[in-house]
Amino acid sequence: MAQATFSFPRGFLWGAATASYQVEGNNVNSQWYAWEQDSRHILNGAKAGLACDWWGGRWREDFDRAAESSQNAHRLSIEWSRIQPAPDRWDEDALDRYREMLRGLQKRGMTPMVTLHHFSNPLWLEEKGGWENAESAAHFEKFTRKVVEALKEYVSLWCTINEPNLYTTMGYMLGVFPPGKRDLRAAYRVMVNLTRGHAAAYRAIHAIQPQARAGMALNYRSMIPMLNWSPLDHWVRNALAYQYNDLFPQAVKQGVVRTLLGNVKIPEAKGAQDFLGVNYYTRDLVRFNLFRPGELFGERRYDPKAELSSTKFLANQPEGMFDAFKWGLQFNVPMIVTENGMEDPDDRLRPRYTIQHLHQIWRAINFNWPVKGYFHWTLVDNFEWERGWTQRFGLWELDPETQARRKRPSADLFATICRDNAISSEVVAKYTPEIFEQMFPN
Ligand code: IFM
Repeated sequence: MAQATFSFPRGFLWGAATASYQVEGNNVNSQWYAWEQDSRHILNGAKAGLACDWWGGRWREDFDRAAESSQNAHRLSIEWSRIQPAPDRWDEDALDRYREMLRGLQKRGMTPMVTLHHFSNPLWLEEKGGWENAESAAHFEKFTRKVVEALKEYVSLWCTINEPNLYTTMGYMLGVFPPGKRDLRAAYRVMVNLTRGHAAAYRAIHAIQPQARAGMALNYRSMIPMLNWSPLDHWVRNALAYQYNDLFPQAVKQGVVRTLLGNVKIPEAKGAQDFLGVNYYTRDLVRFNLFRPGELFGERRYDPKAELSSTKFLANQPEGMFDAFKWGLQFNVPMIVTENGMEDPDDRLRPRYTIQHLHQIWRAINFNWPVKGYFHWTLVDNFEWERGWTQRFGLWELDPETQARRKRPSADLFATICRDNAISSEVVAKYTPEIFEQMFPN
């Protein structure tokens, strides 16, 4: 059997990513909490409830799990609706609680990456129109200043906004996230304001903490034309990929948001990016369909040959991870994989998915492409938004009723890779013998 090791650079960040609303529980001042109260909004009428009970203190045991599995970093988010429950009220106790969590990471030798906006808005902002409101960016800047001042002792790696592209698509085009709209004009207003918000937050972070590194995390979807010979499939693929993948990072590169309904100059956004966060999960085949005007005439589906996750939500397409970096190079900043993972309650596919995606990262690094870290989505099963509790992304399984955790085999696999800073042939032979030949051909 071939013996080989795919090593990662010294200082590579290895961790898991989480988001406040999905793990803390009882975020009663968030727009998501209000949205959940209508049982039609979430699959099976589910609720986040206690989630992983981090607000009740279970972050301690989960950080222990992460640290004991050799993770040297953790990405978490700060819940705006807790810090600023009303426009004129700051909750200092909540800030203390986050300070304690960050000290907890420091004590365990883990580098924090802190996200300032991960889908959840304070209810008061949502009632004023959320990110459609022209003042939203200024509100976000105020919140950012408060948080950065309070937490700068512990954090210098900031993610301003998580997946602005997914947030806009789900909330304003597909209508499955709050506020449940299907309105392209509103979506474009939100894109513009999110870009303004990102720029304002980036500049505020640097004013307070010049040495900080800040960037947004994009949900990158790899897309390829279904029929390579079809110009229409190419055209629609390019239109969808521009709107979904390119619009935000291009806006930050150029200082202009370019939409189908016109361009908006945001000069302060230009260059407001120290790294690009890449959240990569899967790849679509795209074809032209005249009957889908609402989706820019694009129909997306998975390659029929691809392995699918348990609810068929994701296809295992590791090459798309490589595409993401190749595409990301144009922005001339380091890249960090801020999310990647698989919903898989039985841990049937996750080991393979994880190793194959990490292998693509290793390949990219071997081209000298600047990929600096990897955050697995996620540490412990958590609340999956409109999909409720139907999808299990955790390295640890969670029973939300009893709060019991159980380690999945992938947690050990990932721990070995984090510990070795490498994917060894032993790890592949132990956890995914079925892909050994493919990874280490004789
Ligand atoms: O759980 C989400 C996360 O909040 C954002 N990115 C995708 C994940 C998996 O669906």
